[in-house]
Amino acid sequence: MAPAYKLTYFDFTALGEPIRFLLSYGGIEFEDNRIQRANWPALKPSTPFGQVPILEYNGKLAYQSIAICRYLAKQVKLVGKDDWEDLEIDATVDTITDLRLKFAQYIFERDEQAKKEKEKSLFNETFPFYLGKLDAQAKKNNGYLVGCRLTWVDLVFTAILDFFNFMIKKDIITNFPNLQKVKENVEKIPNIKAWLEKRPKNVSH
Ligand SMILES: N[C@@H](CCC(=O)N[C@@H](CS)C(=O)NCC(=O)O)C(=O)O
Repeated sequence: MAPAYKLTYFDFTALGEPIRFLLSYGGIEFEDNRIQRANWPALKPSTPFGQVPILEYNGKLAYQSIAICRYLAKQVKLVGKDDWEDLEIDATVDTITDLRLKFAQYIFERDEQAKKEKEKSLFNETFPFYLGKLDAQAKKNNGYLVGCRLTWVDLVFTAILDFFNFMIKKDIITNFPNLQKVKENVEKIPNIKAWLEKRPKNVSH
């Protein structure tokens, strides 16, 4: 029988990977439907807002990667212990999104001069500012981002980190030991380890 969940995304990590991490963490079988760029124009109009990832389940369709992650976190019990902790998790996930969007502005900048300027501010200001604060948060929480224990924001952070590092061919957390600890804590989970070994290689962007 086909798995109940079907994730449709491009053949790279980015916004699909936190969803793949959460499904894998929970031992939930899923169809990892990776579409090729050439097939995207034909598929786009059939998606709710012309974008992926989308997740199908029992004839229903979900979109927006963070909303999907939040739903899966409930399914696999990786949410906060109370509403306040959920708020802290959501705020941290949103902060990671803020950083990702600033990063994307640099990555997708086509003008050479503007790109140089964006690179300077990304490496001298944006990364130190965001990663420094997130590292302090991970220090306070003993190698996790919220609540001193594993929650879905740790999976989101670790999964999206691949996209950052692949795109700039550098490890952006080299100088942030507590964020390294977050990544280690996630990657040592047996189901995540198994996913990392099993997932398609050479498509990390
Ligand atoms: N806020 C949305 C953003 C989705 C998004 O930007 N998807 C991109 C791929 S990463 C996409 O579908 N691009 C193709 C297009 O817009 O035509 C989410 O988190 O799911």
